[in-house]
Amino acid sequence: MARGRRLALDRTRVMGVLNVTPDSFSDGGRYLEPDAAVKHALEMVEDGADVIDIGAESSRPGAEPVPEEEELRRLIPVVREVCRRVAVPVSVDTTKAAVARQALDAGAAIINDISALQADPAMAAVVAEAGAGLVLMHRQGTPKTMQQDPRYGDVVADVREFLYERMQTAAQAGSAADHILLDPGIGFGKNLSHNLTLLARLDELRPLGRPILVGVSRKSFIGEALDRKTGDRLMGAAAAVAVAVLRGAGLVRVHDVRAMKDVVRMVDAIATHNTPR
Ligand code: HH2
Repeated sequence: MARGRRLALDRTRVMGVLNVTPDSFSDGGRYLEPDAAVKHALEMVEDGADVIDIGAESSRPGAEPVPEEEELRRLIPVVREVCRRVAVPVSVDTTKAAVARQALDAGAAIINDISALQADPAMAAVVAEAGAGLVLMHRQGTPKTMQQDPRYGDVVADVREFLYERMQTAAQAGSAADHILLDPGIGFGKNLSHNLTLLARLDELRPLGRPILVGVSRKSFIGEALDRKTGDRLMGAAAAVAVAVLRGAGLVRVHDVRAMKDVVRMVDAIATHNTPR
């Protein structure tokens, strides 16, 4: 429960992506108009989204940072209207404390901080004071440079250690443990092998004791593995989502909600079925 909106994680849930940006890697420009954005959010809820994640700053490799004023201008009217129109919790994808504060005032329940509280020293307190949910995501570097030459010892151990340390920081600032979600940050400062390893060994993040969020949707590691362009990665994403669910993901962040909801429900149905012998 965060800010009056409940997200039960007894089975895998689906987070629908809404990018109000001109330049997101797969849907940039499509939902920049507030009316189109709100309509898409309603469609995703209709299709089975359990959370809507709204972002106004692209984090694709090479992306330029967006000034605070511009991020607020794109984001806040859409957050306010989506929160008014849907019953599911709304999460906001931002690394800026001032943006988070206004988004929470506009009705958001969760802050999805892809910097895991590292980009803005004021973020941890803003989230804690509001009693908001918090996604802490691992990344190496920043979007501008992160794909240049990512290196790890053991990628799973390194990500687990980072997430553990960021959880302590969030707790010290006053966030309740049960408000925190953890994300290995697929594609954020990781090469193909790092991404495949994290998915194959996702269950090794379970000892952290918090639900794991995974975002694979349309990402370039699928393109690399299958030699497919951005618009042609649905089946690759379906396979990656299926593996993530089997390896214990609590929440999957996707663009194609209707299709991925079926994948999640089917995998959950098999995984929880009592197999007669
Ligand atoms: N991926 C993207 C953005 N935000 N947040 C979390 N927690 N996990 C993710 O994997 C994640 C994220 C990138 O995808 P998208 O929003 O579609 O693209 P862009 O950053 O270009 O807007």
